[in-house]
Amino acid sequence: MMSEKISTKSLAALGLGAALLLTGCAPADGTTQEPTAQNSHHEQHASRQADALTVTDPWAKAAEKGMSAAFGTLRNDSDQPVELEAVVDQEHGNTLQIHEMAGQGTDAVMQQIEGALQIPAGQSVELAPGGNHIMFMDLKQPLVPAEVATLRLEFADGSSKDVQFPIRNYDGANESYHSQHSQDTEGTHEEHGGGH
Ligand SMILES: [Cu+2]
Repeated sequence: MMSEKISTKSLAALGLGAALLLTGCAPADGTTQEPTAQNSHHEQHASRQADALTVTDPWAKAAEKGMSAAFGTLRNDSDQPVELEAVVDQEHGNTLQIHEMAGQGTDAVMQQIEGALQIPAGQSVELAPGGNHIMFMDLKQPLVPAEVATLRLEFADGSSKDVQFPIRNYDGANESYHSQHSQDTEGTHEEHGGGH
């Protein structure tokens, strides 16, 4: 009788342990793994952030020189966060930064995102004029309409992905990425109107 009780208890404990393992390592298909194999199993099957991310409607704004920007919708199809750390232009060596808008309306200014751009599990982050964007800081050669800029997205786990951004003419919302880059020129952007 005594030993029966004990073994029931330890079975219950085992069951709890298995449940914790399941939520901890989260095999979505419900298969169980031997605890000893857990770590290596997890590493091998952790999806690379580059594979989890898809970019829809990528495009870059045509420009002769100076600054420009690239846009698109970044979608994370995995159940883990994706962190976009950097964007590199291997083809032309342009310096790129990932920018966000801070503040509202005409007071909004863009600034470099600290750390990485977070794309939460199962969600999308839009890069669009007036919002988050990938910024060409000082073009070394023009972004020509109908050509394509190939940019490498680099993620926090060391993975990377090359994405092609078709180059388009775009006339709207230039104030978002011209005069406001330096806060000293605040107020002048209203004169830009239909400038470019
Ligand atoms: Cu910017």
